[in-house]
Amino acid sequence: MALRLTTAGESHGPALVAVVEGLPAGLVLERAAIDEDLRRRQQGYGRSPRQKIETDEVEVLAGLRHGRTLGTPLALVVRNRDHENWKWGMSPWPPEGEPEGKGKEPVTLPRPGHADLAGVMKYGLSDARDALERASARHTAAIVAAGAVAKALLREIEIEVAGRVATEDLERRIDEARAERDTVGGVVEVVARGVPPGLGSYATKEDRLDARLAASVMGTQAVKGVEIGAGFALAELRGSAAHDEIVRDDRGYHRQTNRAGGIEAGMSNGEEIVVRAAMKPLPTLMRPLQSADLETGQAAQALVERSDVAAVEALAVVAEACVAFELARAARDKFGGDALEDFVGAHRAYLERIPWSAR
Ligand code: EPS
Repeated sequence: MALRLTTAGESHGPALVAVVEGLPAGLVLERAAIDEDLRRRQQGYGRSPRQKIETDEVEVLAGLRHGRTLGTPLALVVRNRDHENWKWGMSPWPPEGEPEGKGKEPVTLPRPGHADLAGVMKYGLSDARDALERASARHTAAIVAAGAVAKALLREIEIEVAGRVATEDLERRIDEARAERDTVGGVVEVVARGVPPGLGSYATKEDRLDARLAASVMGTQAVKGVEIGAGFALAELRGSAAHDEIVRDDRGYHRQTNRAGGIEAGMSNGEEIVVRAAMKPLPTLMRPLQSADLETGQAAQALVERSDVAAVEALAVVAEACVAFELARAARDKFGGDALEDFVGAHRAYLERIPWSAR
């Protein structure tokens, strides 16, 4: 069965939800490992005071018994502790009593770079909060919870995925931006090790592993660019300098370089998979840009509200989760299996058949 992820949840609503379908039965999940990834996502220099309110923890509502997957949809929940301050403003049902707490006033000053303006037009809204709540990067907590599950599955076939910040001097840039009441972006890099050749396929665009990885990472809030391996720099090289020569040794077929970032023709080629993502500076500015009031049409400054100066370190964890989920999906497509041992057994049989072993 195909691995699928569905999420729901608003930033200041009651909770974020992730439903993962297509896991094999018998996979052991550790709550501490999922919570550790949730904690990693919340760390990082330049985050908003919101992170002092939230201490993200996973709850499991379905699909797990005594720590083992049942092969049924796995339902994960991460509560928004800040909802306590938005009970009236973000009540799922018509709120009772006098307006109180946050979110009482409609948002009518759209921020350049956020979902506010196009969201209001697209969905016919009068309060941009109805758009920005779901568009918020708070959503990435659900992605990270699902990514932690994907990493547990990948570990069973000896694949490890790790994200890190690739921008230098990030703390200094954040300090400078904060002093000037501005925001910054940055670049993150995710590396996957132990991926055998042949995940993904050239058969259709939708099956291409690079397309899936790029779509998932690009689908993360504030990401404006994704590259695999040397990516854009390859456009400047001659073919003779761009491609990774093939060698055959006692470990089977390998490459001496990895400019392709571990993917050729939409398939993993056995080298490390390397994905980089560029994050734009966050759009909620303490010194706002010009905008226009949605009620009056008059020129006005954009909404100012609590936000991060940067979330690049968080993106490293989120992009890691995206890559892990897509690799797990491609591995499920290739190795199948209702029981975990079927999945692991198919992987083992495949490695016995092909002349390749991990470094
Ligand atoms: C976000 C705005 C801020 C961030 C939020 C993403 O939220 P708030 O307005 O509540 O301070 O903190 O990120 C998170 C809450 C999180 O957990 O990552 C936005 O507009 O995208």
